[in-house]
Amino acid sequence: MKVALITGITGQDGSYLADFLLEKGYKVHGLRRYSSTNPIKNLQHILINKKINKNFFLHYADVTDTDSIFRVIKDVKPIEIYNLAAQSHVHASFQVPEYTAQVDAVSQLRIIEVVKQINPKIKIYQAATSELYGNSNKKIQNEMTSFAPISPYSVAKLYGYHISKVYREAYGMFITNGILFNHESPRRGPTFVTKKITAGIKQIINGKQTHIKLGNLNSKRDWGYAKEYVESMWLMLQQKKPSDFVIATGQVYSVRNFVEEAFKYVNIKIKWKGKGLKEVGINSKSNKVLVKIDPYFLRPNELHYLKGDYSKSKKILGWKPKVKFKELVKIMMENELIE
Ligand code: NAP
Ligand code: G4F
Repeated sequence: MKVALITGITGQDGSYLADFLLEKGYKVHGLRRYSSTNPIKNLQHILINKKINKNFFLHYADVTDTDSIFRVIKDVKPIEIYNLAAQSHVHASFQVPEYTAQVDAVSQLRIIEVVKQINPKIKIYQAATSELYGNSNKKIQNEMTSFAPISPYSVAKLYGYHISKVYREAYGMFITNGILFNHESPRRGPTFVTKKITAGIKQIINGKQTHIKLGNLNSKRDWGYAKEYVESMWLMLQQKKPSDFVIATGQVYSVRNFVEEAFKYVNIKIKWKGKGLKEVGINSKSNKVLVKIDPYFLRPNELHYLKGDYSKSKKILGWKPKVKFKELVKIMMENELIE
């Protein structure tokens, strides 16, 4: 039986990847860190399912703690490691930049070094990101586009990207960087903009909140569906040679578009009024203000536009996105309202 280890298994991608690998017949091990609360909501469905939970194991460890990583990798003996653990919030990375560097940059080095010592044949997936491109002058970004990171998060991820390449080239290790563009789902963390919008709409519908406070409505992202993006991580590790791959939809929508589409799901048409910090989104029938701008959510540096070219992944991995923007919003809203 194939054995995989996932760091960041409690997060959005980690939980979908666990579902995917269990379905493929893998024994799945995951790192969880100590917490005073209970951050395993995304894994509950696995833990309570007796058919699959016999192949599922969680280990207390932390990617900033080399000994714990060493212990788990030595005990578990994985053939594949998916390093998804991260302080993954761009805005938060401006508030905790040093911590972000420890988790998002140095931890990849820790894992690679431990693998090099225990068994350099273990294949490693590194969660790189489209944030690496920064405000690129290319209208569409691919594996050849230069990086120009603009946040502590993306600078840390740039280290993770390069150290992976260095060990690949210097020691012949199988390490691949997945340059994934934004991907969302009902399991997205509550402070990311898409989940914040869908959860906010639910609160408004239930009369528990009057409006949603947002930052920059005009920034544009290439938004895909997390559940289908995790397959690409696995495909990358099944190749003969390690390489780096862009995973994206090739379509771009703004935060404003997301707000409009999500409200449309509950039959509310949003009209926009005012400018800058005074701009508001109004229910076009009732004239109630449903969206306001809160400067707290503006970033010291904003990445305005991302659009990914996934043609290399399509050609080599045979991967292409099926769920596009409108379908993604529908999946998230549908789930929000039945939860
Ligand atoms: P996420 O939901 O924020 O999950 C992050 C995971 O990392 C959580 O399981 C978290 O555990 C864990 N973690 C954080 N610090 C840790 C530490 N010190 N030790 C061990 N585990 C730690 O992120 P995601 O959206 O699934 O993304 C997965 C990866 O892909 C991340 O590396 C992210 O940066 C990258 N990425 C994401 C996107 C996207 O659009 N989603 C795009 C490109 C790249 P807790 O539950 O305990 O907090
Ligand atoms: O949802 P976001 O926080 O995602 P962001 O910054 O694009 O980062 C995500 O995608 C990256 C891949 O490109 C990952 F590497 C990273 O780990 C993470 O998963 O913000 C999206 C956009 C930004 O332009 C932000 O300024 O939405 C804008 N925004 C507007 N109002 C907001 C808000 N973002 C958040 N989080 N909260 C708001 O209230």
